[in-house]
Amino acid sequence: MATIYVVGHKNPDTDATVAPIVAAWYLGLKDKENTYVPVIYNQPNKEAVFVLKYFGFNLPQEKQSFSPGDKIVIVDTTNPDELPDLTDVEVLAVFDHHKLGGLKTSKPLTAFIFPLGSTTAVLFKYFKANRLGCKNLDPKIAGLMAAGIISDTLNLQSPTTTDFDKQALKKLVEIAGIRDVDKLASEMFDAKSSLEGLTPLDILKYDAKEYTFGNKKTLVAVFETVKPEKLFDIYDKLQDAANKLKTNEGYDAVFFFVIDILKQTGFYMRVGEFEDKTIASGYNVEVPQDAMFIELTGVVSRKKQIVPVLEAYVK
Ligand SMILES: [Mn+2]
Repeated sequence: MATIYVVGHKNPDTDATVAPIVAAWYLGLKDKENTYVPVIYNQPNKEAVFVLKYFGFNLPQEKQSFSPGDKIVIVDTTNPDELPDLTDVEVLAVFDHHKLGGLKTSKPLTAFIFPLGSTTAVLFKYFKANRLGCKNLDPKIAGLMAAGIISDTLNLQSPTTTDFDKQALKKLVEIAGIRDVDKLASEMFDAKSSLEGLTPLDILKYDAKEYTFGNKKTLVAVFETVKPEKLFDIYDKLQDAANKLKTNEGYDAVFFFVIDILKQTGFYMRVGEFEDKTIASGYNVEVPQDAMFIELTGVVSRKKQIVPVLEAYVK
């Protein structure tokens, strides 16, 4: 009997918080010999906390390091920079919907990766491939899966949304007995938009991912909200925090985008000259010196509309 940890990425959003629970539930069902324990890297965002409470789950335990010989399953990333140190850890499986992120393993593994809207949609596909009938899907687990899709696809509005996500969400909502999915989505987005108790630095780090573009250590932070004006109002504090973050943590560039969930558009926050130039050429927009935020029309997805541009233009 071994303990197998199921872990998602750092700064967990809803998908990275619920996918470990969903995967651990199913893997435990299939493999009675071992115990699957969902864990999170650090504190999840407010939307994820809301979702867990809504469907009656406890917060998974936090785990920032593994011991040599530990066996793990990774969900919602394959980027080692977003995970605890994996030296001497055995990765048994990966379930994800991102581009490959550089993970190396010492042994063969199960890798189930599809370009779908969320990891919970990938897991739904995996369940179907393994012939888990919908009637055997626990309704509360189905609820978490629905929430993962709603969150990552901004309720099926993001350009990352596929037909499979739409069908999966419909089915999962039915199994979970969710009466009004749009109401749930709006409650989730309200939870996500709350700035209560967050410092400007917390806001920048809330949904931030680190990349190396060329040789530049780059932070790409987004904040999805239904109240973008709350962030516009504190531009000076956010810009100051972003510049301090660059100095204190050695970033060559910090990009911060406010994503307006309702209007389905994005705003780049001016941090410094280097970021400005990159955005101006990458998105072919004017970046006036007196502006604070620049709208990038229709840009809502870091995965599909931000990272590929920055990857090409951060030099
Ligand atoms: Mn995800």
